[in-house]
Amino acid sequence: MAEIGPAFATLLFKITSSAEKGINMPQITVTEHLLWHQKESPMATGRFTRLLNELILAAKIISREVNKAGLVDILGFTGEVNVQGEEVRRLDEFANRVLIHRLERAGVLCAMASEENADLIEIPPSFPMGDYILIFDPLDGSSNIDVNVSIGTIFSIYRRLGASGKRVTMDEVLQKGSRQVAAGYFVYGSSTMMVYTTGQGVHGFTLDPGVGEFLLSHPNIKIPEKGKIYSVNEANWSYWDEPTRQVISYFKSPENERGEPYTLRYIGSLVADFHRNLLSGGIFMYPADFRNSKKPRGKLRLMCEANPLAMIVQEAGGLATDGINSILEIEPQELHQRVPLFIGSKRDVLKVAEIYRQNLNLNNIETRSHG
Ligand code: AHM
Ligand code: MG
Repeated sequence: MAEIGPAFATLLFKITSSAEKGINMPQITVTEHLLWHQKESPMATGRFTRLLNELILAAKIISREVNKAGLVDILGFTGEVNVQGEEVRRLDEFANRVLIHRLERAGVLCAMASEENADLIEIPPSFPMGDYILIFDPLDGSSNIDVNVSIGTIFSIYRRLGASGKRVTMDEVLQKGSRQVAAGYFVYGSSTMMVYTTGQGVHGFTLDPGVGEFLLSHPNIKIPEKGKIYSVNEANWSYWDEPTRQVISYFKSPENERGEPYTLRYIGSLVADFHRNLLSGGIFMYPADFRNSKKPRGKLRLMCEANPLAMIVQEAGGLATDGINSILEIEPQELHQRVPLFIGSKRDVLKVAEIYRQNLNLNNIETRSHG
């Protein structure tokens, strides 16, 4: 569990004792939280805090637009398709533009990558360059926008590997998830929340629209070691292989280790499904499917979806795997690489890995005995 440093503990104490004396003090804001953590890190230069502050501002702007999406003429398709061949909705495009606009000017990044852009987003020469790389999904779960279901922004931050000031190469960006220096998400739901980690615990903040600040509401989040919920799009059953069906059957079976079936909860909005399971315990799964029988593949993207959530879940005591490998140890081959994803409570994810491993061993035995 991450330690709360002495300076931050003092701040917490002051705020708590003022509240006890009946003074209506606000809670700790995300900016205070960042500043206090920064003070406690000898490496801190303030640049990282600047980067997170820009992300927070962008998210507040996106949140405002998401909240009025039903009122203004912003809904519907733009008619364009993104690099993955999917239709782009206007709010996705808006969120993407806001993030790029704010972050390219911040002087802290050397490159960005977005789910919506095929290539790297370079920092224009007119703006100062920094050493961080930001990868994001500007508005995940966008098919849910016009039905008022939670959606989110996911982000992942790396430090560049090459020398400062030079043009960034793709190799510098394609780093495995374990090299992330921070990761987080914003969920635009019944309230807007930010959850992030820099490797010092996972912390959640809720946006108070009255004061326009994210306030610390969930310090040091820990995911229950074992959950009661499984989240998967079971309509893909016909496209799954036998081991994957065994995995899903395990969670439905009254004869599993829990002794009763898990509860199925699936929103179809990754951030919202993940967020619920992070707080309540459970497992989210998007396995590889054989829709294209020659090319099985997962749907979710390694760099902008799986890696950041994997860093968060592991920091909270959970796990993330593609069935065989830890998500954070996968060496990315391309920016928009997709990956099967099993993420959530430790014991549930370990169970998935065990089922895949048993099948793999069985296959190996069969291959050996036939070979
Ligand atoms: P998106 O990035 O295009 O919004 O797609 C990702 C979303 C995730 O939020 C969600 O977990 C998944 O797609 C749902 O997919 P499906 O509709 O196949 O169940
Ligand atoms: Mg997405």
